[in-house]
Amino acid sequence: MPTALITGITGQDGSYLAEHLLDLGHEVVGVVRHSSSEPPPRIEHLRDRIELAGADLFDQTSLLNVIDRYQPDEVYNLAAQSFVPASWQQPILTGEVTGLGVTRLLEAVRLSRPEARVYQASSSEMFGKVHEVPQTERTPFYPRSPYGVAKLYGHWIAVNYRESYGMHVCSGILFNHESPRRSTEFVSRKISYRVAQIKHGLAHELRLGNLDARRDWGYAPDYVRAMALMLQQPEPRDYVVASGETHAVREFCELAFATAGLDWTDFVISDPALLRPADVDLLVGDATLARTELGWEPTVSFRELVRLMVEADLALVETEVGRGLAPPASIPRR
Ligand code: NAP
Ligand code: G4F
Repeated sequence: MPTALITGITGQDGSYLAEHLLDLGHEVVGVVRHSSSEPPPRIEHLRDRIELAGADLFDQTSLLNVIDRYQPDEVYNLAAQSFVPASWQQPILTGEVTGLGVTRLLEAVRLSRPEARVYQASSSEMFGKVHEVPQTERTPFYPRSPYGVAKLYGHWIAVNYRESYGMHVCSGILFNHESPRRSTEFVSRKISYRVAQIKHGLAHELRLGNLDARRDWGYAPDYVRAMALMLQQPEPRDYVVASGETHAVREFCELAFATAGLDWTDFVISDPALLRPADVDLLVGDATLARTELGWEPTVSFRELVRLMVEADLALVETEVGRGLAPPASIPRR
């Protein structure tokens, strides 16, 4: 049974990846940073099937200790400060965790378990102000946020450890992927959760920033399958993972409100305070390499994704209302 170590296991992707690797017969060790709050909800259902180890991407010794102790066959580095707007508020923290944290983890692997296969969670944000459409593994990068810049550092240091030390390191350049487990600060879930609140009479408006931004949105469980497939290849390399379709934020709104029988124009307000200092206007990926070499295919279309997210939030808010837990309309204004 191979042992897989996942940083960021408490996040959206980490929880789905842990489920997928357990299904494949892996032992799963999740890296969690110290917290004074309750156990992380996204992995509560997996607690008796996985091991958790304390470490932080800020802290070299803690990473070295977990690699030393578990001697993983596969390491998935999903941990990051991953919210783009927060990267302008905390550019140094973002650089430390999302960028330099990759080097700390790679160093720990190099020193203690150099034969382990490593997956680095790179991002389509690295394409930023895009140089070509669609974007492939060969498209030049032009990041537009401190987050994008930090991810680009992480990407190149991953490539560098592969080339310098012959380590089996893959970088997955993943386009946006969403699910009912997405945090409500990201636009997809901010919309689907607010639609459900509005439907239940708990809110009356949705304030958004750039409605014209276009993203290539997919379904997170499909995308974690691609991560695992990358580490099964005989030779390490980088892959774009994307649906190949692009849609504007306003289309997401239109479909999401329609799913609940509502007209989005009655509720959505475009708020200049939510615009970013610099945005990424258009992302659309070409995942031909992942499809041909990995045999990867997405199973959920954009339309299905929006519907499943709204239906999940309608059910969630209904349960919250039933238990008297319905929170005030308090989606973060960012
Ligand atoms: P997410 O939900 O924001 O999860 C981030 C994870 O990183 C959480 O488990 C978080 O732990 C952990 N983390 C943050 N700072 C840490 C630190 N200093 N040390 C250790 N762990 C730390 O992100 P996601 O959507 O699952 O994305 C997974 C990865 O893929 C991220 O690297 C993201 O940048 C990248 N990515 C995501 C997408 C996407 O569309 N989702 C696309 C491309 C790339 P806590 O629970 O303790 O906060
Ligand atoms: O959902 P978002 O915050 O995701 P973003 O910035 O594309 O980043 C996500 O995908 C990246 C992959 O490309 C990941 F690397 C990253 O970690 C993260 O998972 O915003 C999507 C678009 C943006 O153009 C933003 O300006 O939606 C626009 N938007 C419009 N109104 C909004 C809002 N975004 C948010 N979060 N909140 C709004 O009110």
